[in-house]
Amino acid sequence: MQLPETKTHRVRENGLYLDIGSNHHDPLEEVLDGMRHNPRYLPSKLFYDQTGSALFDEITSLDEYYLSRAEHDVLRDNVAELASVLPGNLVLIEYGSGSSVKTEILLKGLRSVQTYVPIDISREHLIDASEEISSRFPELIVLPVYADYSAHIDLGLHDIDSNQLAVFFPGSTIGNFEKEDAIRFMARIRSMVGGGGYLMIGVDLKKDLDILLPAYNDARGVTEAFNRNILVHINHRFSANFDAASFSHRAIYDESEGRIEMYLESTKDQVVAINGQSFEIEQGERIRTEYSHKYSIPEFKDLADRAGFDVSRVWTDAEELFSFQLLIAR
Ligand code: AVI
Repeated sequence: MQLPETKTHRVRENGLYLDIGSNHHDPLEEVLDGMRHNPRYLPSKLFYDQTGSALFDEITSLDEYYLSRAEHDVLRDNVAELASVLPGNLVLIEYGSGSSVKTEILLKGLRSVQTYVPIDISREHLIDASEEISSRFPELIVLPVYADYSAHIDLGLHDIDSNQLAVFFPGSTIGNFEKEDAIRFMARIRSMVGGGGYLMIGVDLKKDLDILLPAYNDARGVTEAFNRNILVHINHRFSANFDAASFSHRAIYDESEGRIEMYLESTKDQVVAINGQSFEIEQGERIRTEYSHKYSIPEFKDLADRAGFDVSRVWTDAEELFSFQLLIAR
């Protein structure tokens, strides 16, 4: 990929986005693998159809869901210091394009960003978000990439100095990876940016269960609806017949693993068909839909180290609920 000389104001009309959407795994196979596995699981990325993305947006403004508020505050309060340690002419690569408020704080605060490269597996969302950013920052080169960032991506950035490349991965989405996968994922980022490149990452911290559990068991049941919607999405997309109403939302904290685990628990014995294959599910059986790991600052330093990154700065909110970290590739 060559970074374009021109601005991409009208992303949709101009068709100026890089399409490497074929790099993703076959989602039907992932669903079937998860349903054959003992214990069963479903891939968390299937939460995010249109309804699921809208429900997730709703979650981020819930009183109980401290993560988004805390990360927003940390970014707002520390972006000036972040700007003072980063070089000029940055290429900012955002993994996911769902966080335009945070992206805007960053783009406003880091005047050094010359090119913005959002990567997302939802084409519509990618284009809408890119157009929005492009109209707010008319001087910025916006180069959207349609791809699954959890798989290997070659952006062909070899001609750019490593210390001008910065990946932005907010929201503590890193917590949704299993630990070894998180290391592999960050190691791929490390090899993409090269030694001296940056990773700016949001990491949710360990904390009291009085704060943590309500964030995943909110009083209005938005997280419950978000969890169940994965079944509705799978029904539409893969000719399945899950009865979403016969599954209860469960979100528990596993102390030894340091993670929230979300499940859908069957309230009856039932048989579910997915793309012509049947699965017998017993009453009380749980299908895991998500892990959300919480790290202490030393634990995350160890993870980053194993992926080839040094932790340069860690900022937290006043209550130390959430951290935003600047990592530098070795
Ligand atoms: C996207 N991710 C960081 C969220 C989390 O908190 O793990 C997804 C989520 N699941 C339930 N509520 C929010």
